[in-house]
Amino acid sequence: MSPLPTNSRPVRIDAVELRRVCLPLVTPFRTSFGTDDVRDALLVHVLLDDGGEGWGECVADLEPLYSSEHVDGAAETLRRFLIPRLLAWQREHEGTQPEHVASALDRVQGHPMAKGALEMAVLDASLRSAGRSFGERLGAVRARVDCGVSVGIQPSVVDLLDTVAGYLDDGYRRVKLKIEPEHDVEPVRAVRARFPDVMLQVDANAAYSLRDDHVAALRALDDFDLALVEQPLAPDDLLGHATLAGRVRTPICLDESITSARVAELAITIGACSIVNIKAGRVGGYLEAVRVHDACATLDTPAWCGGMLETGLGRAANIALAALPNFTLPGDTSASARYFAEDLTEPFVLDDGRLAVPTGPGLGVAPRPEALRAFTTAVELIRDH
Ligand code: OSB
Ligand code: MG
Repeated sequence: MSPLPTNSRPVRIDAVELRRVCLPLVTPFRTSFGTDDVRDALLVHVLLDDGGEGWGECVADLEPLYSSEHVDGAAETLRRFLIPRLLAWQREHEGTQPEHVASALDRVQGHPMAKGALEMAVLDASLRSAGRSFGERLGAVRARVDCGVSVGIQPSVVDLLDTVAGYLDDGYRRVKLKIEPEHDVEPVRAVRARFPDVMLQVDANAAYSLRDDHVAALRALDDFDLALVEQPLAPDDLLGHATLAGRVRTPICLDESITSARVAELAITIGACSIVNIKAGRVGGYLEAVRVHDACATLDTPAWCGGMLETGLGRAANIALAALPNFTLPGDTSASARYFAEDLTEPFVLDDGRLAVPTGPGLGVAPRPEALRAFTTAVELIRDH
């Protein structure tokens, strides 16, 4: 499997900047747990002794609905617990290697998105100073990745068909529809009828249970040749997903449930899922995401790269991750224009339904100074002293 070299260049962190940015979304994004009009994100910017730098993006949302993390909580966890621990760890060692960040933080329970953002910033700083790319470090084997698009719940079926038609015109290679009870069979039937050949899948964001009417709706989706149904049941209900897998033909994919490589192995082994959505923030960072990828590969289980409406920074890292060999299905790695009129970085532009894996040092992209100024809503600096 993808070797994880442990010889990454150590860096010496002088300070960590926490920066809140707020980017308007081009279209509101509605899921079974709410509607987002903006991406209000937390960036972690590490500043090195030697003048180097690195960027991380925390994928926590404003409200703790997808998971228990939220962006103000992530900022508090970083400033009070994670950054001080990493700086203390650094004082006792010859600098900080990205491979050591997770263990420096592992006595703090939970908060994978906050931890993952800090590790991402250290990875970027270390790789930039070594002149190596994220893709190279993570084990990318492709120069371009196939892209899908995640379509929020729409006000009407007519709106949904127009939206999907627009994305297919853009070239997306797979369409994912958000569903919830009462907004499932009818919209899926309509999209399948209009686009008989499109690779189609659905994401329930844990909105269903094993109640008879819920199972009946999920079984009805068997008629539409879906590639998968993502996270129908509660995040901690692995056994429920295994039961459901015996009652529906559509393959079950887990998102929220998969919090580590160990949980991925458990879920696959007990038959709770046959496909895995991998998101670095949900599992505590890109290095654990590679381990989830490797576990899936070992268990012959296809994986794909999820998304959390990232800015160009998180997008760059996701595309590098999606270039690993066992990411065999198109990811939620859409172009910048799917989310933002203006991205923080140079925009990621779709070419024949694919995005190119950045090849420059580190993430291969950086915030454009004027965009960073325009979108920043708060900044604080945490120093090592
Ligand atoms: O469940 O995959 C999800 C966005 C935010 C939170 C959870 C999810 C999503 C998406 C969008 O589906 C994926 C993307 O385009 O970034
Ligand atoms: Mg999902």
